[in-house]
This record gives sequence, C-alpha cells and structure tokens, in this order.
Amino acid sequence: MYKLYDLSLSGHCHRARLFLNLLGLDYEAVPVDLLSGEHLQEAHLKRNPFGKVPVLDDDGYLVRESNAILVYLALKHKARDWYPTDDAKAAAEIQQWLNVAASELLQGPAKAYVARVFGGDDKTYNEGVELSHKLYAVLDPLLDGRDWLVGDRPTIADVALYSYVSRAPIAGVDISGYGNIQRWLANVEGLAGFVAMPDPA
Ligand SMILES: N[C@@H](CCC(=O)N[C@@H](CS)C(=O)NCC(=O)O)C(=O)O
Repeated sequence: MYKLYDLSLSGHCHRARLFLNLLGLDYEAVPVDLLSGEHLQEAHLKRNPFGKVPVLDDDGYLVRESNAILVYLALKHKARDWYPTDDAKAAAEIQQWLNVAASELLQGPAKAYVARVFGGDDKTYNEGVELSHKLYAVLDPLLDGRDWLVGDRPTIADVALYSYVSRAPIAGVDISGYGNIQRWLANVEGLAGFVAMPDPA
C-alpha cells in the first residue's frame, strides 16, 4: 500500500490525497509535524532532501513534489484519461497548467492561504491576495464555456489547481466575481471519489 507523508492542511498534500482518492487507491497518510520541525529531521530529509511534504512512498520508491506524484500515479495506474500522454496537444496543455500550479498558484493563492492559516506578515499576505486576483483574472475567462482546464474531461491539471483555488474563502480572497472558477470548483467537487480539504480548527 502507498504511504503518503502528509500535512492535512497543506494544499500540496491535498493535491496528492485528492488524486489518490479519485483513482480509488488505498494509501496510508503519515502525518509530518511541520510545527515541531519534523520535516527538517534526518528521517524526513532522507525521504525528501528539500524537507517538504508531500512525499509518496511506493514500496520504498519515493516520489517527492506534488505534481510529480500526480504524473507517477496516472502513468503507473494507466489512468490515460487523467493524463493522455499519447495526445501531444493535451499533454502540453496539462504541462502548462502543472507549471502554473508551481508558479502563479504558489505565488498567489497558496501564499495568501499559508499566511492566513499558518501566520504570515501583512506584506506577504497582501502580495498573495494581489497575485491571486491576477491569476483568477486570467483563469476565469479561460474557463468560459468549459467544464475542465484541458479538453472535455477532468485531468491532472484540474487536480493540480483545485486545492489552493478552493481555499480562497479561507484565505480571505473574494471569488464571487469569478463565476467560471466557481462553476469549475463545483465540477471537481462533483467527481466520484472527491475528498475535501479540511478546514483549519
Ligand atoms: N513544490 C513542492 C512544494 C511543497 C511544499 O511547499 N510543501 C510545504 C507544505 S504546503 C512544506 O513542506 N513546507 C515546509 C518547508 O518549506 O520548510 C510540491 O509541489 O510538493
């Protein structure tokens, strides 16, 4: 069975948990206590020298980086609909969104959420909010008339973007003006196997 080294309130970890659940795969979530610095101790640094979660352990083979976990699981389980690598255009579009998840999504929505939930100064939080709106102003029109980011089916692009965008209300980012984004979030939430990210206590 897979082990996922995990932090329940992390959007990166939820990204991995969500896809494991959407594929109906069994896994054990192993919490890593970032507050006590467990991610910087030797045992975790052996799993991920960058000291981050999530890390997927597949019978001793370790996959770090949430987007790499999505790719690994889709290929290993031949989930071609989720990651159609035989379609050059679809694969390129998915890669574009994985890059957005690692850049614009991280710099905006993830930054605002982390500052709100784990504590961050006003400057960091405000930058996160500003860059969230910058991203959403691009994303919303791209979703006009579409149910999914790539093609006409959900793919790992949707999984990669979902977690932090869905946390906008908790991050204090108003998404009421982005109707297409709200509709797309609901589409992901309607998928069989969907699991929500927990709210902070
Ligand atoms: N690029 C990484 C980012 C993961 C990440 O930033 N994880 C955070 C929790 S949300 C973490 O482990 N932070 C610990 C640290 O940076 O020291 C991924 O996609 O997996």
